[in-house]
Amino acid sequence: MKKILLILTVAATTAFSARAFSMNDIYWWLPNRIADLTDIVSLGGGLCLGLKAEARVTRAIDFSQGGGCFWVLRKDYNRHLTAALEKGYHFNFLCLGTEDYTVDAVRGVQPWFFPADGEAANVSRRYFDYQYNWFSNPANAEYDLWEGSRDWWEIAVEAGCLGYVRVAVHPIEVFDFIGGIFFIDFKHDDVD
Ligand SMILES: [Ca+2]
Ligand SMILES: [Ca+2]
Repeated sequence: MKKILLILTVAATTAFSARAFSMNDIYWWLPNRIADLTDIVSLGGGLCLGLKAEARVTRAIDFSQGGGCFWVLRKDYNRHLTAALEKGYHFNFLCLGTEDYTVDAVRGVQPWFFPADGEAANVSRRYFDYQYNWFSNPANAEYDLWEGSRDWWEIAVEAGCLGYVRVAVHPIEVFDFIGGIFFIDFKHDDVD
């Protein structure tokens, strides 16, 4: 039994960390765990001209209705920090629906918590056009597990009526946080 556990541990470490273990992993262990902890929850807020009410447990069980124009500040999935003008609509019931939503964003991407090499976070202006009819496909680029701007697996609520608020929990980041305790960096977002 111990041998099996050892093999599984080694296999998991090899598969998920994809790099050699070093003393930096120990040095950065606590800061990385704090950063991974903050990854679990996304927050957004702002103002809107429109109406929006969304609640989902993954994009397969998604109740989203509404649209309009939104001025939003976000701390979101994959350490994306954005100030954005967002416009469009989203209507979805369970796994079926339609969306046409554009995001014009000034965006800072990781590592926002510990800037690499003393530099500020990589800030750029990006334009996104999220569209689908019938089914939101998890294979789409925006749902990329490591770099995507959206989390297909999130548990989230969003509401907009003059003001806008979004709160989301990312189960995959919970796994990453737990794995990090044992030096497994599933999301490849640890500083080393
Ligand atoms: Ca993480
Ligand atoms: Ca991590």
